[in-house]
Amino acid sequence: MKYGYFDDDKAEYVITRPDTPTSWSNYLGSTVYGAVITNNAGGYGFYKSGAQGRFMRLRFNAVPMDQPGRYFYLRDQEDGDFWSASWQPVGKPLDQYKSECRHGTAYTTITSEYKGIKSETKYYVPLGQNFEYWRLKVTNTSDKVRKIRVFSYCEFSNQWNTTQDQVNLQYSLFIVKGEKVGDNLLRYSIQDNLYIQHPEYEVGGAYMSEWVALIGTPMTGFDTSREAFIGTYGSYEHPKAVVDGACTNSEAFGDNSCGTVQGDLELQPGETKEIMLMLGIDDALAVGQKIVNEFGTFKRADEEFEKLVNNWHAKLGSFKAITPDEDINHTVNVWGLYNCLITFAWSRAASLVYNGERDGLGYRDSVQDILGVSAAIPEEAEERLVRMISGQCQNGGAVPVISKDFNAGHEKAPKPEEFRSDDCEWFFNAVPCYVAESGNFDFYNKVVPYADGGEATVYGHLKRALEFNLERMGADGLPCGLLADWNDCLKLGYHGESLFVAFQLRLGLTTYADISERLGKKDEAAWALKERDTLDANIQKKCWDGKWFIWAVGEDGTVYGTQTIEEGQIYFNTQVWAVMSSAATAEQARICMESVKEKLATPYGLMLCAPPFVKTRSDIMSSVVFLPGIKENAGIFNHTQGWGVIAETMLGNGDRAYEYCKASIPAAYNDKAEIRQSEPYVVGQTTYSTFSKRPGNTRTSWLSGAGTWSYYAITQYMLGIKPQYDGLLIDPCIKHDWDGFTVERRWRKMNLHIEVKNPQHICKGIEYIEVDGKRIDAAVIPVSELKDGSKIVAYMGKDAKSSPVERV
Ligand code: IFM
Repeated sequence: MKYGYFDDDKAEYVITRPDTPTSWSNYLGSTVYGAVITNNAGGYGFYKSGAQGRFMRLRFNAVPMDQPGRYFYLRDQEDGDFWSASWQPVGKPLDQYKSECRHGTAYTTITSEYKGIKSETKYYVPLGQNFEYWRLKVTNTSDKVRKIRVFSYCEFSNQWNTTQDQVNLQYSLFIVKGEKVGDNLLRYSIQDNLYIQHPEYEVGGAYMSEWVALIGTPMTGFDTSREAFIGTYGSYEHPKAVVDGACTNSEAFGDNSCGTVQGDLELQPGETKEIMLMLGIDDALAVGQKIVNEFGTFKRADEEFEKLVNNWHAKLGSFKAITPDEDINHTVNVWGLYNCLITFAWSRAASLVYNGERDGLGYRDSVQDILGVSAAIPEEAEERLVRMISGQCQNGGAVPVISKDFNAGHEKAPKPEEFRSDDCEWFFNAVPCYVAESGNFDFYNKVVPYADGGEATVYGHLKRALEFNLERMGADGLPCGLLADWNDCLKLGYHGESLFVAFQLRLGLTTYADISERLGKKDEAAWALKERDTLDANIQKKCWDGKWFIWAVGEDGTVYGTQTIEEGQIYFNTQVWAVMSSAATAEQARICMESVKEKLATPYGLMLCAPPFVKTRSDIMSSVVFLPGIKENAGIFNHTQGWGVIAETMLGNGDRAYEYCKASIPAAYNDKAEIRQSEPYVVGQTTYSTFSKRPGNTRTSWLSGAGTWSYYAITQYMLGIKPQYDGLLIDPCIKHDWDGFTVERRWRKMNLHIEVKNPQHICKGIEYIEVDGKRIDAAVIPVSELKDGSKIVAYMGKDAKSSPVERV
């Protein structure tokens, strides 16, 4: 079933049916003033933190899942009929009510048509501002004069700390005030007396405050008390004031507040009128009024919209592809990257599922997030990378979360048993990716503090990351799994060994050796390669099970992930990382990836393991708490799907890489959206596998490493445009029947036009490349050969030289 379509020219996804299987959401604003909004205008707003700064309320996991939100109610004053400018919350019958939602880059537009009245509402937050616009255009498409009364609605939190707001009601119901303070301005305050005593207080601390202004029509009424507007026995569907036909001009004094202004529009046949609501944080009189004075015209609002769109579209311009596959085009050109950028911004802290209780930057995920955004926002990627590196402790492990008030150099290191084994190994993916993207090789010499004191160059931090694991090896010479490796559910015991981390470490040692060579540190390179040899020998001695690599070794010596074990016989990550780290021999790589295909591939993606855990003790594998076929218990964990694609491209299997890619990218489900249920334009953390009763259903939209790795896998491995330190590698691995594809790539401030031709219909292999007409017999174009506007034509062919060493 289809609920919408991609409009890539506008970088929008257009939802043509509002009754989507789940609420399909989008993000507005920035990491300072952020918002979630759904196709039915549900959602919430937050200042700096989804959990600590939640000024606009959402009831998580309610029915529907996205209420309340940012609503306009429209009421026909002749007959009293009313509806909402988004299908919900009033929910008129869909044979009478038409609606379209366009989710764009940090804005959402919802149109409706009901009984001869059309409306269009556009929501956005201007760049760098702490307020939002809700712009409403109402058109009379009937042949008689219409009198339409408009009411806005949002629900402010009683306390911006979401737990206080939702749970500590004996306190939070008694601190809210709402009042009209100007002809068109409403003021909301929480703990107002503190502000009266201390007007210097910054908003978001002890004093929390919002304001609402109506522009373009007189405010003919208002309600700041939720109880007055909705009524004790009313609902969002039938708010008492709308049913009755008028606001009560209530001034909230305790209980709950709401953002309701009332305006009256008289429309001639064919006439359109526009009004807008402005809503922001901070004091209405000290701040809000000034913002209204400056930004409160339609002209200014138009200019702000244009700036916003240009800003986002410029980021999306870092990589544009035209391939024979539309789903891949939608993913690469708009939604894959937008998903990465939003995830980079919000980590795992604000969505319809993440309510922000895990605030801050989760260590391993945030390091990986850098891979997806380095091309689009290299400066921000660098800044984040430095912050993440400064989360490494002197012993080489990392703090689990970089919180908002993280103070590098002054943090307490976690207790020994609290370290994860994988955290800093992700540097070996993220740092070279950023350096190759930016060309800033000197980054390796940059001095960055350790979380718990002391400092080192980035290069020094990399060494400590390796040493952390080398100093914590188990009985078989493999890295200890510690509290967890990438898999949070793996409980091996402190001294149990993680093969996944062994592969990460191998990749890290290889990468470190390469960097050392380039820095002229030959001894360091030799050290790393010697350690790698030892590790390789240990891996080969213990970890090959004939058809695949084992999963891990428990503290008591139990080997997990073998053909003879009943549950969790085969584990996806150790197969793909055996290939990605080049630890597998060619034969092992071929065999283990065949096993992946046979045992783990489903039409909806690759399962994390199989069969699921049912009897395994939870102190060994805590994913047994999840139902079989979901999340880490043999579900399709979408974070890992890109790894399947990368591994197959590294082996030259373009057809299979394509198959895995298509099974997992959301866009491929657009015409059968009922399978995933969630948004066909963004990833979800997990998909129910064929071991479950609901194969294909996908959950926990938006904020997931799935976005990063799938975008990275498609752009840098499948399409194969991969920055190197001193050149640009063009080494695609595609479906054999593609004739080729084109890419516009921004790299080191140059705009490059790349065309790949595949006349012999092979999957992989570049014979030669022409750069502005000059032939280069290699797959890497030296940076000196490139200039802004360079035209590159890469020819694939059976006589290709072997591909250069891959760097993941
Ligand atoms: O790798 C983790 C991630 O850090 C948090 N979500 C679950 C993943 C797999 O366990």
